[in-house]
Amino acid sequence: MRRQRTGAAVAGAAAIAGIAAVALGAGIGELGAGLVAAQSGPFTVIGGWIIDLAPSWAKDLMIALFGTGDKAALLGAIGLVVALAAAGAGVWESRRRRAGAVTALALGLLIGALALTRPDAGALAWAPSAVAGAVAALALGPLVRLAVPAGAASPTSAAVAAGDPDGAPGSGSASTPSRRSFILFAGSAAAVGALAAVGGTLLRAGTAAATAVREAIRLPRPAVPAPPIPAGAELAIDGLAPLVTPNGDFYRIDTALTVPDVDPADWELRIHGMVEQEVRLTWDELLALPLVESAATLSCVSNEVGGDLVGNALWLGYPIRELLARARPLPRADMALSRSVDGFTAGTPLEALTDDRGALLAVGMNGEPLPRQHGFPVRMVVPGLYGYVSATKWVVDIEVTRFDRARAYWTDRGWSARGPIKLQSRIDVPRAGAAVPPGDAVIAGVAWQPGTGVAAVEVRIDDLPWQRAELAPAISQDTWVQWRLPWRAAPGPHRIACRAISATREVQTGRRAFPAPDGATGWHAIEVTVADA
Ligand SMILES: Nc1nc2c(c(=O)[nH]1)N[C@H]1C(S)=C(S)[C@@H](COP(=O)(O)O)O[C@H]1N2
Ligand SMILES: [Mo]
Repeated sequence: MRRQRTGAAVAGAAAIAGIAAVALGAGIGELGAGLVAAQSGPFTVIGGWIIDLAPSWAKDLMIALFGTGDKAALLGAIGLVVALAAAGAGVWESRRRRAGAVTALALGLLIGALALTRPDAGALAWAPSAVAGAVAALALGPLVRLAVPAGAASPTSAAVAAGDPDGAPGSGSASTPSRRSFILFAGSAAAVGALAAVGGTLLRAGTAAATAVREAIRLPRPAVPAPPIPAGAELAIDGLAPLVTPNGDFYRIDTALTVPDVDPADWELRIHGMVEQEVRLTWDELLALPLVESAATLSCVSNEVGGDLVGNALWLGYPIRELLARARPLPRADMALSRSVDGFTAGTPLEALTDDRGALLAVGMNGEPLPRQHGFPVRMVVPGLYGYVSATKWVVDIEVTRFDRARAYWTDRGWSARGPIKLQSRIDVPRAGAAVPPGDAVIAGVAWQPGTGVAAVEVRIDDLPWQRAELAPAISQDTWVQWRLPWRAAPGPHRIACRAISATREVQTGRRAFPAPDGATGWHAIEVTVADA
């Protein structure tokens, strides 16, 4: 006796067919992107478009929830939506022959068109998504008809379309040959798609011209080396953020779902706008200039109190001030709008680039060429300003303009136009929630206000008065400092808070503020439990 397939089972099988077909198409699309148009994989295009459309609270939420894993989370969410749409296309195809396939093709072409509007689109940007749509469309029909053999669905559907005269129901029990071949074909389609996507991702990293070029680069020695790190500046306490953040641990925040691939040989910076003299600079010209090495702490405006979107590195670069001196900004100009090759922009107060704080057009980070994720080959680093108004990675253009004439990527989305880094401090040791053995312990952390410097850090344990922590020497006023306070840990729960006092005697405010629109404030406080003796 044959088992009758319910409508739901039929729809379920058609949905799975849809997902398998779209997985195959999308995977091939990503593989194609790896081969011909790295920035234009269908997922990268959709993700980039969403990132640019998303309101700033959404970005804030993503970073708050996922930190630097925000990109993976976004791609996961897109994957889910695409899978749902694919399931829908499968079901539709099972009810109206070609309807799902035509939809898949149309969506692929639409995403391909969207790809062409991305700031870093190449001539072939449309191709990966179009191919993805075409492959999905071609695979969808056969897979759906394997999933839902003629007659298995409702009378208006495949049976009629396929011209099956008796519309014999129920060829779908688990053991029938068509059922088994459906599982085989759908599974293979999905597996091939997944493999192709992985292949595409690997290819993209491997074939990026910048990857090989970067490895071969030997940066020149700085004409002005950084002064040696003062003795005792590194407290070397387990769990305390190191004074200089290794490149691999440096936080990464940007809107780029795939890292822009910039070959230094093609790199050129143009300084123009409200200037007397337009300036152009190639990579070779930049490296031939006397480079300066200096340490600076960079923070993201989205960094929460106690957060880790902050790091300190030794940057090698050429003072932007010198380049602007060549360009001679007009007196009425007050902003420099820097632009990345992928379209991101930052609006920096002109004075922060012309005063003596040492804003750099940086090529090196901790003794290496900039890592690709951190802006290879050239980025800006401006001590004292949050990254979103100053630290443009993959920078190719600086337009001298005015704040009342131009807005930048994040200021367009509600973040404040000027972004000085706020005075902050963080407890790294002990970790929040840690179980601390009783007796001699140490509380330690970092504090920063680049551009100003930190003069003192105070710690409050439970309801005791604030105590001065021991402050290690700073590399400079532009870098964070480490601090420590010995602590006789008595059994029981404890609450520990810290606050910094700046070199200009500002006391870090305890008033809690969200990161938006100009940076979080408040004291970092942790709770720990000291075990019984
Ligand atoms: N091209 C580009 N540059 C960018 C961004 C970006 O999205 N695109 N983000 C900025 C922000 S918000 C920050 S906090 C810093 C982070 O630099 P990092 O990733 O090297 O730590 O880069 C800045 N430069
Ligand atoms: Mo940021």
